Amino acid sequence: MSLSSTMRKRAILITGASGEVGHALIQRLAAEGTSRLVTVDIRPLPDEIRPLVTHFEGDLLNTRLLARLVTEYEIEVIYHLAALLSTRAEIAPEAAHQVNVEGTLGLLMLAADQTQWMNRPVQFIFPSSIAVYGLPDKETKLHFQRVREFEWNQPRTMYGCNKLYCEMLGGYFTRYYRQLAAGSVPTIDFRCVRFPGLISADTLPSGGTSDYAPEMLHAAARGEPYACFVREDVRIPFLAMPDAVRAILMLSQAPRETLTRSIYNVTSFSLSARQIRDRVLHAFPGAEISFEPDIKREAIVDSWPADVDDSAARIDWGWSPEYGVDRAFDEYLVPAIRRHYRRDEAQV
Ligand code: AKB
Repeated sequence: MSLSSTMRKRAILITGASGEVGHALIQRLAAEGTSRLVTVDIRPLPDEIRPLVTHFEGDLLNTRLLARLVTEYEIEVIYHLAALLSTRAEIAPEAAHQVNVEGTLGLLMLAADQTQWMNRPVQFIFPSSIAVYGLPDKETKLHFQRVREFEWNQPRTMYGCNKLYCEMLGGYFTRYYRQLAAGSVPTIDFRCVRFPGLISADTLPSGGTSDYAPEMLHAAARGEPYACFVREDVRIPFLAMPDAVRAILMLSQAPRETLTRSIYNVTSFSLSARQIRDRVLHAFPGAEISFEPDIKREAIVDSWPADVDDSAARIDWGWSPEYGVDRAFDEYLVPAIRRHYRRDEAQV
C-alpha cells in the first residue's frame, strides 16, 4: 500500500454538483449506498442533496482548492459535470473558455497525477453535448438525420468548441500524456457521453439553448404562459434525466476492454418544438404556449442534428434508454412535475 493511500480517504469527485445532472447523479449514487462522494461547485448545494456529500464551495480554476482536495482525498473517479452551457457561453465566451476548457484541463492534470500516485487509472467521466455538431444549413440537417460521433464536428458555439476540444484532450491524456517520459507512465481512463437536450422533472436548466423543452413543460405545470424561442418545426433529440444518469453510470461500469472508443452518443427521442407543445397541452390542457422565435438562439438549435446515432453505445455497453417518448412524458415528466409543484404549493 502506498504512503498516500494510508493517509487519504478514497473518494468519488463530482464537479458542477449543483447543476441538473449533478443533482440527479448524487441522488442516484446515494440511493445505491455510495457514501464517499466529494463535490465541488461555485454555488451552494440544494438542501436535499447537502447531507449526501462532502461539499467544497469554490471555483475549479482555484488551484489551491484542487491542491486541498488531493491532500485530503485519494480520488478514484471524477464525474466532471461543471460547464457554462451554450447560450450563456455566447454571452461570456472568455469566461466559458476558462471554465469549460481550463477547468477541464486542470482536472485532467489532477487525474493524471493521481493515476501516477496510486499506480492505477483514475476514471474520468465527461458529459459532452450535441453542441459539438454543427450542420451548416437546414437542408443539410434534413438530409443527415442521424449523425454519428465523428460526423459534422464543426460547432458554431463557444460551448460546442469547448466540449469538442475537451473530448480530444481526454483522448490525449488517455493515450499520449507524458509520452516522452522515461519508462511507462500509467494513464487515466477517460470516457465521454454526448448528451442531446436533457429534460428533468425536478430541476430547470439555466443558460442552455435546448432549454425551451423543459421550460415549456415546467411553465405549464406552474400555470404560467410560455413563449418558445424557436420555431415550431425545430427538431433535436432529447433524453429524460433518469436515462442521462443511467448512461453515465453504465459507461462508468462498462469493462474497459468492451469499449471500442472513448466518445459515445446517447439519445432517446427526437421531437420538434410543436410536438413538445402538443404533448404539454395534452397533459396541461389550459397551458398558454406561443412561439416567438429568437432568431439567434434558434440558429444555434438549427445547427444541431435532428437525431444522433447511438448504436456504438448500444453495441459496446448495452445502452438503451428506459424512457422512450411516451414513457418519458406519461410516467416520468408529467406526474413528477405535477407532484413537484404541488409540494411547492403545499410549502407556501
Ligand atoms: C445546451 O443547450 O447548451 C445544453 C446542451 C445541448 O448541451 N443543454
